[in-house]
Amino acid sequence: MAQPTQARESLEVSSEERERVFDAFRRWGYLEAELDPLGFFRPQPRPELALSGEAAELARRCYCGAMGAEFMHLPDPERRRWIAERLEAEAPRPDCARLLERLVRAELFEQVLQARYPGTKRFSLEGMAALIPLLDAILEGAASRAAVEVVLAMSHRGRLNVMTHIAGKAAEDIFAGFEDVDPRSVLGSGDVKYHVGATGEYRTRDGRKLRIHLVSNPSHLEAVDPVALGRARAKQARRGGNGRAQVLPIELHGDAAFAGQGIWAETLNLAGLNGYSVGGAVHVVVNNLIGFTTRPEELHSSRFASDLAKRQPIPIFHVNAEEPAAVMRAAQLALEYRYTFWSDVLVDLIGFRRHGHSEVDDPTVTQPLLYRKIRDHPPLWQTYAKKIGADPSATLKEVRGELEAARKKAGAMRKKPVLRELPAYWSAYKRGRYDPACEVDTGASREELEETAAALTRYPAGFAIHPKVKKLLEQRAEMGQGKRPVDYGMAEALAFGTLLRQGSPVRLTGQDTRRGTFNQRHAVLLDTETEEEYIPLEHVAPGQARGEIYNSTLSEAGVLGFEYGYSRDYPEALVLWEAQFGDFANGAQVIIDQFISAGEDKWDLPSGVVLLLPHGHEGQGPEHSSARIERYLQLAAEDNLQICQPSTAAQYFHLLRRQALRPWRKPLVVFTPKSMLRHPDAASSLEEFSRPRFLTVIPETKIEAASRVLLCSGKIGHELRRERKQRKDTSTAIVFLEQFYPFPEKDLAAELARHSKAREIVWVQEEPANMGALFYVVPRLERVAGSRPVRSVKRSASASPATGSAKAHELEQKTLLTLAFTTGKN
Ligand SMILES: Cc1ncc(C[n+]2csc(CCOP(=O)(O)OP(=O)(O)O)c2C)c(N)n1
Repeated sequence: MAQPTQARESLEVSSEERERVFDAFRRWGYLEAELDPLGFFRPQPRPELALSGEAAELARRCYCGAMGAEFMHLPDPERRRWIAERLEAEAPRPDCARLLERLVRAELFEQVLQARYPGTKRFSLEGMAALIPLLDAILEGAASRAAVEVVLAMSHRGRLNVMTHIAGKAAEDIFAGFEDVDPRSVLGSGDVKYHVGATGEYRTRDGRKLRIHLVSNPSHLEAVDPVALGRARAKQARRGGNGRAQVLPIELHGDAAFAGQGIWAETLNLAGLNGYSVGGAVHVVVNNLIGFTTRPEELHSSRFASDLAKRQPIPIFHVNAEEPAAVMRAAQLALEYRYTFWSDVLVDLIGFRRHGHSEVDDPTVTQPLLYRKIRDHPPLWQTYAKKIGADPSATLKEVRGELEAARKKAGAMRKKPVLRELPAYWSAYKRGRYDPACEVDTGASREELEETAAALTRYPAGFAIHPKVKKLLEQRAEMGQGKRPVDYGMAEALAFGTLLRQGSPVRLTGQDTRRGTFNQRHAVLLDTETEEEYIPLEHVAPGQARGEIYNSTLSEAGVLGFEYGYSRDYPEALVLWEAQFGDFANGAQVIIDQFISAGEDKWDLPSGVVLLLPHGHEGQGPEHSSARIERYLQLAAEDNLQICQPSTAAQYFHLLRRQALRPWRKPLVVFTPKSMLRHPDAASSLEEFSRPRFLTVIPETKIEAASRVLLCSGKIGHELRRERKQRKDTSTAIVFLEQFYPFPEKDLAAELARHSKAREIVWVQEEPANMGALFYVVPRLERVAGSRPVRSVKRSASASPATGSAKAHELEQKTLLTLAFTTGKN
């Protein structure tokens, strides 16, 4: 354990006894630390610390002051020693004058807003003003260790303050939000001022510059956590070897949110994993010991809001927010720890909330005693100035003058200020509405396909390949030579392989994604003798782009949030997340609703992330059947998403390549097959991979002069074709709708025009009547069908997406097929 400081050398007790005493304080001292500026959250006496004597006094000073450190749960003795050594050493002296100035600035900023814009919400930082110098200390330390960029995630509390004092945005630009400058520019879109992101610059005292990216975030607390880390990872990857030193992620959390929400825990669990690590993030719980109107004892079962973080081997530094020197020390320690061990680290900054949850909320109704005490509690800059014997009046005057001038400027503004800029790597890409001019050919030449297929099916000499995988690779090699139809698994590999050859990076993650849930992918080959890996996608061509494929943790929200974040900072790459079954994607609903679907509308932030959602009614029960197409269709507006269900292997190939090669960046939701992965009708000839493009509608090619048209999407279409064959039906056309959104009205109209003799058009879906694309397709189809009647065939409306009985499923499916060929017939 830690070696003694100068002070301890003077002790006259044996070193063994000293060690015993210090050990007790290292373990339990944080519980007796004086952490709450208002004194409600009292130290919790521990029997182990009922010790006296010189060693105990000294240890108490190290461990039970204004900072309480939890670190004895770290399994690595070196890390424990490292922390103890620092906590038992003399504390570094902060620059008091600078500290005072920052506290004055932080508090006056809020007070000017309060005075000038009464009755508006700003989620003041007052009571936690020490957050600003805390972030200063982290940024100063990071810059001196090679950091040049910071990805900062936080919620509403103190956000405006951080925007101006940390992200370097001019105060007038923040005030403009209160003036509601230029409201017409955001009619129906945009976001409230305390959720929007900001990019700016932080200048350290020695003149270094740090680019700050304050991540746009929704009201949904903590949802931004994985997004920020995905962004940090992408930025690190762009920078190469020293990326994790150059890009620092910082995440600020509310105490109620941290204790209650699960997504940060999913995020923290990614920290040490090869596919997700960012070399550690600095976490700060901005702990005002209240959540809206709710007290800590109603918010968590543990003493500290941060206690669940102890499931990870990371240190936690609790610190009293009204002890600026201790706050600085905690910040410096946290930063140094991150850069020494490349680990997550958490600072629990404990203070209070001066006003109600927002400034329009009266907290005396729910916490009368607390707020009586707060009313009489002076701002931190006042107590700190007194403590250090400084006169802040000149600073106060100067800062007030600056803020007043800024307010005037804001009042005179006509245009909404730009708080955020997209990095230069976005300049080659388009967002906004779909423009057909962005289409590019997605076919690959026969030669390219053959070469890629050969590379994807090769492995090193002497590699002990599993016999089943060997057979699969042999079949794929034949597919690549045009000797057998290409299935989905190979189509996907060819899409990835050809893109990598062309210089587009590919990153795919999800649960069991390397092998593939349905045994269809086998992207990573394993030597059966050594378990050594060989990833053919890394060997498709010399100078190729980077291909990555990772099995993810068993998380939806955390992982999808991460990949969305990654896509935000790597537009050149095809970034895909795969759900194990599409049914599970609703575990990531907040990421889908708040970021993927609405992110561009709210924040003007594009993404090209791809969701692969296995979908289809196959008798596997209520939770292995439906990716809930209806939900995505309901989210669709203003060309915010692409929602597709490719029904053949070649279609899947073209769709993936389209996503990477087109300059239009837009999230893509793909309903992917399960049993259809091996359905012979869904396999494609190699020639189809050289045709130019993805078809939004697959026309009927076998039936001329149809009397009825069945319109469908995905697996049911192949089943309908089979049924038609069995019935020897020669008058029913089957048309596949491959892209739901943006709705391919022109292509569909052209196809329906070919069947002008058809008396009716029938939408056929496997899903119950209250689900699937029915509600979305039918009105659009009616528009396209003109005077012809539009009918539909579907399962009866149901509270659950599918039956749990395989036999019942078969019966239902048969009925659907029969109805499809009989409904409306006379
Ligand atoms: C997921 C989610 N649930 C509920 C809310 C409503 N809400 C907004 S702030 C808040 C309290 C947050 O308390 P805390 O995390 O301690 O942060 P503070 O506002 O105290 O800084 C709640 C419940 C929300 N924004 N997000």
